[in-house]
Amino acid sequence: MKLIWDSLWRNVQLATMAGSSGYGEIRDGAIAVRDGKIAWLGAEDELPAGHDAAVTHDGGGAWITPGLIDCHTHIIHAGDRSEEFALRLNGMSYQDIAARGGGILSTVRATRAASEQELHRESLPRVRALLAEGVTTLEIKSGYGLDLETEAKMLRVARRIGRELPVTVRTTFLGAHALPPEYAGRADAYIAEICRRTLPVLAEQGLVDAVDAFCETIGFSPAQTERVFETAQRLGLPVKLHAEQLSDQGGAALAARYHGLSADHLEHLSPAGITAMAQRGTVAVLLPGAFYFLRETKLPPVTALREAGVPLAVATDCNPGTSPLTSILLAMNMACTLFRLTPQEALTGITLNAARALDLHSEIGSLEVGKRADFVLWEIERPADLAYRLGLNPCRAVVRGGVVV
Ligand code: DI6
Ligand code: FE
Repeated sequence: MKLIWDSLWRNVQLATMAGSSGYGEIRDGAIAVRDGKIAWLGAEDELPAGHDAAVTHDGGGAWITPGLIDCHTHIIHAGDRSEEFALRLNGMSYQDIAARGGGILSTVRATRAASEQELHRESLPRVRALLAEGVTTLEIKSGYGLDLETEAKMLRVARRIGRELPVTVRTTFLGAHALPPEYAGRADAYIAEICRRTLPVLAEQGLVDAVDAFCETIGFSPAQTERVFETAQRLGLPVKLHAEQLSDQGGAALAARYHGLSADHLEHLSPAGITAMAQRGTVAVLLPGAFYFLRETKLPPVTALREAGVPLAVATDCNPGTSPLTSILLAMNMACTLFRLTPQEALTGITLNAARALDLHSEIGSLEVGKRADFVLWEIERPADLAYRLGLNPCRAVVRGGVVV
């Protein structure tokens, strides 16, 4: 029988990330694509007799991993916060700056003032930086508009990026990110407005894939977060949460209770929170860029999460205030050096477990027959090299849906 493939990569090493542990390595391998999906993969000397492909590529011995997934970003925003960076280096805290109307609200002002075109133009170089490192799927949050018009503008720009660039974009509504100035002192009224109008309207426009909130002393309470989650549930949207970043609010357990896809940050996560996440399979998204940039000292409880069997993901948290990071490879390195993940855990964290955090693991995140042919060719000796070097980009080629980008 003749197998007709659209394309075949030979002479490659595969880190499939499939299976329960390790990189799922296949040495001297090959991978074939048909209709944008992986049609076959295995050792090259096991290629089926009589196989045939329209195009055959010689991978030159390169390593292939799944396309990388950045599952937590605030990459669409206007302006920057380098003055606040300087203030923090002079001793002011992130919370102090927020209390003085800076922080998230300063980016809200800039994002409201920017036209849709400007917002797109400012965000594009950041997205391109991630794509150059092999990112093929990107989560993008709103949350710098805090009014219907600007949240919609952010989410439309996110959708546009997904249409125009070779990347799959998943949008997350983060209206409960900070209290907008027009609602100062009226947080419950703001949450009521999100639940009554903003979220339903944006969902109706097809702009929302998931719903997030900032559950924190400087953000929203667990009770307010729960109201947002109830609305999401009613609209059939999955939830995730910025939880336990600066203090323990019981947010991770709340997210787990609502079958949250993920709880993110988690530096102050309690043992009860870990148990709740483990029970519901909620992914722990670790954000070492924010930990580093805020010069935090309290580490997320990685050992306990690992022992409880909570899936660990890693993301950039790309945002102008706490993690102006547009390198997924550096996030990987930081996850290892700062949080003591193994390089293999870090790679799983930006592939399979990141896919889980977006509920896309049946389609992407590992190299398996039937999954989308999103993969990256790397000029490295072994997969751990991706987490090892700082500032080198060994990405040689990116394939998305079977097409070389
Ligand atoms: N936690 C974060 O790390 C980002 N948002 C959040 O809730 C920071 C956003 C910012 O400071 O602009
Ligand atoms: Fe974040």
